[in-house]
Amino acid sequence: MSKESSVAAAARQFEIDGEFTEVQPYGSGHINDTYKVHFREGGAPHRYILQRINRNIFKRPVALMENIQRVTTHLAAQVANEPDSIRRVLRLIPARDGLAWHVDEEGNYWRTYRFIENARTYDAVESTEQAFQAARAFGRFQQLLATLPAPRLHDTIPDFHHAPKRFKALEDAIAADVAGRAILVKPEIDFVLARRSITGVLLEANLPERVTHNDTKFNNVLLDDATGEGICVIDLDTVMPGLAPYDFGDMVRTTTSPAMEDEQDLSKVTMQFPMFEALVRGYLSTAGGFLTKAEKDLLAFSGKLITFELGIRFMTDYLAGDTYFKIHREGHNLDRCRTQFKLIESIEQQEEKMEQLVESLAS
Ligand code: ADP
Ligand code: GN1
Ligand code: MG
Repeated sequence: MSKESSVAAAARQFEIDGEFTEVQPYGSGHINDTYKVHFREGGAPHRYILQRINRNIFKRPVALMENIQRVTTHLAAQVANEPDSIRRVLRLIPARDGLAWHVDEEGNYWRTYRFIENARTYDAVESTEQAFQAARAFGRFQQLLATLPAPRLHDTIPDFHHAPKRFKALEDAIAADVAGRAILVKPEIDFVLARRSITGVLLEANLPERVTHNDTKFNNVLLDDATGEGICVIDLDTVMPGLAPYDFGDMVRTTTSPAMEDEQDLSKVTMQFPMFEALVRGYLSTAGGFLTKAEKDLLAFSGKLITFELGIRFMTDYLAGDTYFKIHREGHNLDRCRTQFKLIESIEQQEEKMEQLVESLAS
């Protein structure tokens, strides 16, 4: 079956009324295959997001979907009385057999969400208001999930934010050098080795385990077109038990620099202090009430650590021959790695100020 028709065939397996009209690849995620699917019923068009889950990366798709069902059900109940509640949570469309996913003949797992209209994601931040709104939304997400009933969620990717293990995986990739690229990353290897000591800090801080999103990239929150509000947190594949600073750290990584994650002109990559301040204010406006002092104390540090972790992951994938993140050009993962390290240098220059700001706003 051609690629387009296998996508169309999958779309028809979900409880959607009307006639399928078209499908297009959508978004700029690095992991799943995402499509915007159009249907028409009685002349009225309606749209959905259809996704093929990346089986290389998500080894337990049923467990992953169970997590998403529990999380979206819990969130939906909590926002039910808010205006426009339907757009505030991802809404799964069940498959025709009643399950929340569909498995095709090749063993691919598919799922469908209602398309959230009149909102969009951004690959790079444009204003402090956007940063505030994103952080507010991710903080609220953690807040609403603090009351998720037992049992504990599944770990969809074990040790996802275990920085020391990520560091060890990089060392192994350097030693194996399967793609013969280690010689091309000598300065990056030195950069990483000089910062090894920071990898254990969050794990050693005895922070409480929470339900966290774990992939709070700026383009994983939909901002409302009319009001700019962070209306819906998306990309729930890695929602699982974690530490609160993981989420704040990835906001710093993806929402303080004006440059894209794969920018090749490194002079454009900088940690803009006003964006950081907007993130702290936005996050504390919703998460400030439940975070412990120890968690707040680590917010500024978390930006550096998660940026380091992603630099390590991009470099590991570059050395392994680009098997994890989708790439669109030669050296793409190395470019991504370099933006992370440039951002770390910028953070290091402002670290003291960042710590002081968090202290003054969190107390
Ligand atoms: P990935 O895991 O590959 O990053 P995402 O779940 O983040 O995939 O989806 C990719 C993009 O599709 C998002 O950045 C967003 O722009 C868009 N998107 C995802 N879900 C929806 C939705 N329910 N409504 C509207 N747009 C969506
Ligand atoms: C991936 O799916 P996406 O593009 O939002 C990755 C994240 C990384 C991010 C880097 C499951 O996220 O961990 O931070 O790329 N997701 C997974 O851009 O590995
Ligand atoms: Mg995404």
